[in-house]
Amino acid sequence: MKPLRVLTVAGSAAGGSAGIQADLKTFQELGVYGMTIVTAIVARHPKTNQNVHKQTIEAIEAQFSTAINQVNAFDGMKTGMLFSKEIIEKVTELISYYNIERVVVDPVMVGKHQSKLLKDDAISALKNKLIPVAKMITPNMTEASILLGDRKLKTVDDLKQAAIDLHELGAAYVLVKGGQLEGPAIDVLYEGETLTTYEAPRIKTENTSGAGCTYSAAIAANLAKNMPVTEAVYKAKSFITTAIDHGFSYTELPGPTWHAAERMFKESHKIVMTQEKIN
Ligand code: PXL
Repeated sequence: MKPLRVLTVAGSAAGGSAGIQADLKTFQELGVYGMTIVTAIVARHPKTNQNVHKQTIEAIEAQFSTAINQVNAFDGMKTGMLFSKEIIEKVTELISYYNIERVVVDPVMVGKHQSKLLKDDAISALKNKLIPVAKMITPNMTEASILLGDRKLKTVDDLKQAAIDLHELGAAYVLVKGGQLEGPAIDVLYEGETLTTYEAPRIKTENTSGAGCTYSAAIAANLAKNMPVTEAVYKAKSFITTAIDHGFSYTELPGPTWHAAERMFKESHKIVMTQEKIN
């Protein structure tokens, strides 16, 4: 038996909680073979916005061809931090060149402490080029708001409307994540007909660094396995909820989620899933 091959195109997060590092750990936990295209090396101290080392377009192309030469084709892919318009355009071109399906786009824009992970002029390339070729986009409330021209999002109903409106951008599925809501952690999935709502208990913790990366990596791994999309999100949400539950910190700063928690503690969180047909 050979494993499914999943590619992540993202930034390197030296601390190990987010970016490429979170993605690879998650892929390994979920039994798929991970490969990486590093778009930038992020080595900033949380108190500064310095030390984002962007990679050249040449380096990005070379990594793609190295990865494809190793495994022949990709069964799935996710994108995380892409940083610039040029990188977004190149990655979009390579997705079509290598015929990659099942692409999850996590529209990473700002990290913790408001550090910028995407340049302002890159938003339109994201909206007009990359998102239309995605199987799923996974914005959090901040990202959804920016993609909708700074619309205020406060309630679950706002999330539902955001998912419906963001679907117009052309991704097959939109998952708007309500991590910043008050109360339970509710995410909303939409594909043009049905709104699917996923509810997990709110875990009281600061240690959620890289949670978005980990969640979208888990979705990408599950989609590569050809799981039905609603189940892929359900299992990924359970995986990230357990990882957050076992998040940790060795300092006064917010720490990582524990990518290995589901396996190590043999736990999986029950997620309440409800559906309403709207079209
Ligand atoms: O969590 C967002 C994120 C994504 N990618 C990289 C990061 C971060 C947050 O710091 O460093 C590379």
